[in-house]
Amino acid sequence: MVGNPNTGKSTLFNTLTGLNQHVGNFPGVTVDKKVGAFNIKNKKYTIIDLPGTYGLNPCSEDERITQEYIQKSKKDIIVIVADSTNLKRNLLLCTQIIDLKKPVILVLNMMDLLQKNNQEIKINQLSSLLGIPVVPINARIGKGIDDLKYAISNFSYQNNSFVDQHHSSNVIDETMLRYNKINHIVNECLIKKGEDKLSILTKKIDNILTHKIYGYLIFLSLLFIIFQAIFSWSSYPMELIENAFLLLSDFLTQTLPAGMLTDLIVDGVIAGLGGIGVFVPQIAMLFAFITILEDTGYMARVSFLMDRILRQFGLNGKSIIPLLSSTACAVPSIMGARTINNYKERLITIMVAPLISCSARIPVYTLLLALIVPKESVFGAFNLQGLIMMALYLLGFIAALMAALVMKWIIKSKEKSSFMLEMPIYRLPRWNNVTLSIYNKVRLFLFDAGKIIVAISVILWVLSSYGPDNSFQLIEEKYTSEHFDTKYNNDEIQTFIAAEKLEASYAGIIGKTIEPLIKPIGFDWKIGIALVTSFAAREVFVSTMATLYSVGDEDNTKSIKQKMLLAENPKTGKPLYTLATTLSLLIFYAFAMQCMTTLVIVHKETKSLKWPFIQLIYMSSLAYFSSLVVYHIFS
Ligand SMILES: Nc1nc2c(ncn2[C@@H]2O[C@H](COP(=O)(O)OP(=O)(O)OP(=O)(O)O)[C@@H](O)[C@H]2O)c(=O)[nH]1
Ligand SMILES: [Mg+2]
Repeated sequence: MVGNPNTGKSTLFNTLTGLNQHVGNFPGVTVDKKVGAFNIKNKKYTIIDLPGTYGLNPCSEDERITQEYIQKSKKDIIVIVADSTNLKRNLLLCTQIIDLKKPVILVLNMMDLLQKNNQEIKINQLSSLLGIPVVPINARIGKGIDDLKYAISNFSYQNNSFVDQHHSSNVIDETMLRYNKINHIVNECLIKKGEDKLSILTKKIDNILTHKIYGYLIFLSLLFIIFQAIFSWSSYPMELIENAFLLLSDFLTQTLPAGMLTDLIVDGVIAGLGGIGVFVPQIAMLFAFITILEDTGYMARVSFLMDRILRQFGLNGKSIIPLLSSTACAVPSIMGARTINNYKERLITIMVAPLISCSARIPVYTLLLALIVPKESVFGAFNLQGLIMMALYLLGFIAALMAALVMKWIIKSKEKSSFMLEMPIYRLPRWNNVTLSIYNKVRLFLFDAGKIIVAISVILWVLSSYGPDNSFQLIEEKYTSEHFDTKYNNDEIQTFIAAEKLEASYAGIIGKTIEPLIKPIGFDWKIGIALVTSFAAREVFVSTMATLYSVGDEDNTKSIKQKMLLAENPKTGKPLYTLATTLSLLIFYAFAMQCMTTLVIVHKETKSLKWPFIQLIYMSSLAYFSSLVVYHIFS
């Protein structure tokens, strides 16, 4: 299945296969090939969804994938999905593929919109002029799918050709020749019965949304509203989930027999999952907003608006889509950078995208902010934590721009830069698409992150419950002396023992080993352990803290936040999470490359080890030195 970008290929793919490929209203949603299967009368067919392409002369990485696939395929039927409201342009690719002597079926999608535009296409005539089967459909509601299946199962190849490629000397001449013929076909087959209502409406909306001044103001206000919504509307469901996990761990402690296994379940797994589960409402809301922006066609306008600004920083208007979707997760967004034709701009986008705060940072930020920022409203409506959170996102964005600027000067390239993006018509978001996307993303967040979290929680629990040689035994013996019995009650002694054991444990040893390195930025050995574990994924920070602060602590009625608030520096007796330490941690997590998956994807996309390595080094140094500065200013 091939076709111009944004013609509904993935929508058709989903309708045929029942899968849930990502769909959005802007060119360049699909950047990799996706395989699915469906049946026609008990016979199995395999279908491949490819990135959109305007022609067979690829300009970008995603188009190249499609081009290569078409060239390689031999007997496969090529289903060309065309936007019927844009017939002329869509026929260019179609005639090019016919001339490759490939078996072709032309699918005219979006017939509903054609009708709204007061137009009609003479299907039979188009089919005979092109010499291939033509099937009109509406992929969104599945209309015409049976006809398409019929056309596929009864396909017979006719050898026909359009432009004899031996006479055409170069790409431009060939394209002109094709358009001459296509114009003729379109004149024959397309009937215009009235004015093009949808394009007129889109133009009217664009006059406001892409306005030189209002355009930017509207975009900024939208971002502001989105962040406020995420961080204040979600607080109620978050509290509910937090309490549910506390009840669950309390219940399990009461009912399960006391012992190692219970400790592992309650302190390791439940504490770890609870630390993450709380953030489902925020993440669901973030994804809902992103899907709506994509589905309406607004993302493409944002690209257009930002092009002039981003160009100053060595980026491209198209970079804004990866950058904005990095607020959810850098991994798909780095792949999305394939649509940027200029290699240098694409590379810079990939290199700076992880500086944008992703959803995995939300748990870390929220926990840390709760330690230092009171839950209050400013100017009535705005939530203070929400405002600071927004400032952190802004900080990430500015850091990304600055890093891009530096790379713009360092990376040399002679390739010319250009920005060409088709503005799709505005569409109302499809609510089932939004719901589906929330469901998929939350599931991924909970289960993918959940798997890592459970695994790390278990490892961490083992590492923090055991120590080398007889170190634990020595601690027990030390506290059984009469000296302690008289001075402290039993509970207090148990707490001392637990604390000393944690310090002497394997996890404690790891933390203590890196403590000298992180002491200058205000971190202790417990945070050190969390830095190590959260390299697997940032959100693991929260579950690590939850595990570290619940090992040996029998009190399961306190949340991790309350436990951290009560944590004291053993030497000075002062609170451990001071303003300076907490801010330093916030900055560290904003900038540090604490994500293995991202590094792997950068390696795959750049096909080199050099770039992910540079990324790791520059982001870690940026994080370390910024934290150092912040810690010294505030302490
Ligand atoms: N009205 C209408 N909208 C449609 C139809 N088919 C798809 N769409 C919408 O068109 C937009 C693009 O759909 P996608 O399936 O992502 O298009 P694509 O061809 O896979 O796009 P790329 O992957 O970017 O090449 C989405 O907003 C769809 O909801 C249709 O038959 N009618
Ligand atoms: Mg697609």
